[in-house]
Amino acid sequence: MQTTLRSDTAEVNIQTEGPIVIIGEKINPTGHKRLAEEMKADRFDYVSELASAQVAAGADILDINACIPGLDEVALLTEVVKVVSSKVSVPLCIDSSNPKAIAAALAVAPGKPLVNSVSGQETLLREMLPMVKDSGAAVIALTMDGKGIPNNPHDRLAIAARILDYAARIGIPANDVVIDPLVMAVGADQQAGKVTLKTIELLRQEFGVNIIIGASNVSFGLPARHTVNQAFLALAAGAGANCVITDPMKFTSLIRATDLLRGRDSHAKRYIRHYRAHSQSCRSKPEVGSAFLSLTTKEVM
Ligand code: THG
Repeated sequence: MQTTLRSDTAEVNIQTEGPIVIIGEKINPTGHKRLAEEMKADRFDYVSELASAQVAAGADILDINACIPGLDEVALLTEVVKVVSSKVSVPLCIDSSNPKAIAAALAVAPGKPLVNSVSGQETLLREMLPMVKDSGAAVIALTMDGKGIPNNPHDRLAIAARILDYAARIGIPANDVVIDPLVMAVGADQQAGKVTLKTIELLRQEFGVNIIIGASNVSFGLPARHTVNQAFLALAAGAGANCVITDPMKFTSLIRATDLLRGRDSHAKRYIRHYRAHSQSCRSKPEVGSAFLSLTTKEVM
């Protein structure tokens, strides 16, 4: 299964057997005071900075969220999409729960973006999916509906089935629907990680679809969140998740290591390229294995 996304100049393929695709999450004013202030004042230099930094850190796609209570999301999201697409060349993921904002952003987004997101709620599907179809975009489907997020994998699977079915009926193929099995906090419910991992396995087995997870919800409320997030990400990849919405500054090296360990990085090329581009300390302080590393890099570059 392959989901193809495009900007004006670049193409990204999310493939079930391919390496993990990284969606940079940082252009999101929720809980990010400085970004919210700048967006409110119609200043977009910081947005541009976050766009470039995430791409440099390994983001394949950028999530764009411009929801600030009291502000006109339709106008703001449209503006941020324009700013980001003129700054970087990666495809975009348009993140809003407001169908009007999504419609406006789709009208200005280049190429083939990813819409984030629809749920199984009937009214939302009826409003959003035709828009996705008409604009030729792809869409993230959350495994929740009007009744909330089921706490067992089979009910989440049933919602995914309903959304895939609805999409197919209006002409959106399964490869343009990326399923989000939803990650909840293990601090609040210690079975939450297991439920998501099982949902990922079932989605992969039953539908063979591409699967996206948000890496950071799982650790909410716990100390040393990064450790929990990293462990979860590796487990989710093992279960079959192949797209992650996360902070690429913090997670790209873990993701490259995960791909390598799963046999999805021939000649360790992507792992080593990332290491060389981002690991200053390792260049000045060679470790055991550096001989092997330089040998391998010479071979592959
Ligand atoms: N699935 C899908 N979409 C999603 C999520 C998901 N969109 C939103 C969210 N989850 C992913 N995006 C973020 C964005 C920012 C943060 C977490 C998830 C975040 N921000 C810092 C904080 O709150 O502490 C503040 C920003 C900063 O200073 O870096 O953690 O699961 N489909």
